[in-house]
Amino acid sequence: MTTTEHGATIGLDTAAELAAQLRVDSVRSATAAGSGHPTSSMSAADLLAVLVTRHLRYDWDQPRLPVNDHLIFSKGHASPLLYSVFKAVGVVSEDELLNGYRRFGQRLEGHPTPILPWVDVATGSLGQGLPDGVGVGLAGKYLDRLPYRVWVLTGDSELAEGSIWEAFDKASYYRLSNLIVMADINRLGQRGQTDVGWNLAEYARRMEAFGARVLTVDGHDLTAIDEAMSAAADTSGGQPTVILAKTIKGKGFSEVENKDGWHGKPFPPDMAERAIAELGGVRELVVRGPRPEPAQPGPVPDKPTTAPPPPATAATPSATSPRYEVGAKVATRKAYGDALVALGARDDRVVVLDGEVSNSTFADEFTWAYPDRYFEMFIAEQQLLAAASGLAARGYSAFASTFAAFFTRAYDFIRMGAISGLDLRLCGSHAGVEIGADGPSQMALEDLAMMRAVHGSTVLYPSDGSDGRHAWHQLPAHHARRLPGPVSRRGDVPGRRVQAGPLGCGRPGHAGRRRGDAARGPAGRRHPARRGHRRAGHRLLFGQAGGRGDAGRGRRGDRRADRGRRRPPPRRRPRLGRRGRAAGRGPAEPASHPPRGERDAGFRHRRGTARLGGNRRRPHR
Ligand SMILES: Cc1ncc(C[n+]2csc(CCOP(=O)(O)OP(=O)(O)O)c2C)c(N)n1
Repeated sequence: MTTTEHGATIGLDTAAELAAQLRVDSVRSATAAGSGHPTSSMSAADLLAVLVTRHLRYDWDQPRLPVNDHLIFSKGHASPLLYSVFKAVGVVSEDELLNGYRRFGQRLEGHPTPILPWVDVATGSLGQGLPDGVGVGLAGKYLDRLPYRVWVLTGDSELAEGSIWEAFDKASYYRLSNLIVMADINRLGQRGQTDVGWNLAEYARRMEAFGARVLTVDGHDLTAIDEAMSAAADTSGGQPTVILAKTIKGKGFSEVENKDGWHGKPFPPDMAERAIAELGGVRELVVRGPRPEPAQPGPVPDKPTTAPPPPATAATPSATSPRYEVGAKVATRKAYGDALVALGARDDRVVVLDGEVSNSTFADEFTWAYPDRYFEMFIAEQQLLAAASGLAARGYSAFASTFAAFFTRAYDFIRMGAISGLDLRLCGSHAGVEIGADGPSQMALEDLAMMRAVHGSTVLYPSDGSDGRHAWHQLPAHHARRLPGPVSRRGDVPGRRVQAGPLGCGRPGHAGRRRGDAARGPAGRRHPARRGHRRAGHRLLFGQAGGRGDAGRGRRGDRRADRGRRRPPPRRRPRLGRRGRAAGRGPAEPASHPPRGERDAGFRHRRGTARLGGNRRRPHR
């Protein structure tokens, strides 16, 4: 075994050896598993070998180090390559690679998830890793303000996804020069040639039109790759960089190179043997590239904004949101805006994103109070979710809002957020069975089913401003358990219900949760139960509502303490009023056990809500 220690300058000859090893190990792991994507891994092996040996600044023993670079495989199906890299840097053993990959209950899944500490976000649904990387880049540039870079590997067929171009657009708008895309242009997709093939000039034209700096290279020329990666270190231009690499699918094994029909197929054992022989045999190289330098957060950079200036009436930020008078008609979305400001005052890791409707969702109140922590995502809902995911992966409490109807567009990102075990707070406005004159295109109906179907979600529908305020204000307790510093909850719970009429937003409340899901807590890094791992504590809050303080046990260490803790016995369903029963609405159970007075207040509140009937159930015409 050859071991090269951190810090030593590793030459391109070693990188070439590593590239061969990555190919060999990709072939071996996929053949051993009987499934996987060796040819997709082989095309990008040279890019990864140069990156890992000479450019990725990463302390493999401390994956949570804030100054580490980030490596995101947007082409998550190339997991044999990623896991071979993990083996090459010595964090995954040969035994695990060969006997754990794609095996039931093991962490080296077919597509990477953050159950692995070196993985930020789950990928595999193509077109998501790059937008997620934009979120991590936003965190790096504007919040962490640390010099780490975000390296994203994309395929070429994947570049047909609209979300990829939402990502380029926002990366350019926010001047994310810390984002470096390695585009593996191997001509082939799953079933044949891509729409653009090897027309690299066409890709370059499109990417440049979206504001990226493009460096076109032969993706198997290590010197050219190395030079491009060095050039990417120059961030003075304020643009994301693309290393546009012309590559060959299956590179290194002549029987499959650039051939149709080998996507997603492991080589049979005899073929694998020939491949390994052609690639020069099995190697046992352990190499670690540069470590990041220690760094302190830099100055707050100017952030692009097109936000109108705050109105003169904008309230001074306060850690307590206003109470609403009995009888006042306060929209649930107004309560959302008010609560955001209060939460932002209490916790500087609260960040807010919106899809160009912040003056409808009232997220603009947060913009006025904390412009540095607000990210406008414009009408790009996939990027909205992905940016929230990237920020959440960096430990921020991300709140994202748009009309509930438009979250449907980003559903796959919501789903993948749950697989990542990320803690997201989504607020959809204009939900209900009737929103009035705007008509059905603006109105969410499917949202409830959609959100409830996401593993680990908590869905809350407040009926009025006070209800919304109460719901959102469960969150400080959540933060109080996760974050240092005292947070008082006194005064958060409305003493009396506020009567509300139809507000055109929100609906009499369903505030349910699937028993057992939310109780697991926000994620930090959780993983669905399907393989025996703990469940994702994904938090999706919908209809201008807030999460119950259900599960502040999000940090890894805390979870350990939770082990063995018994689940409380199921509570009896209280009786609903006749109308509530008729509507088939279950009572809202708090997902946690806040102090009794508060819990009861919230509960009464929801029972009242169920009876309110302030929302007419007219069929849509
Ligand atoms: C959104 C989405 N659609 C389809 C797939 C199925 N799929 C997996 S890999 C693949 C082809 C990807 O080709 P490319 O991006 O060029 O990567 P390559 O394997 O060629 O390196 C497809 C269609 C997927 N995983 N995600």
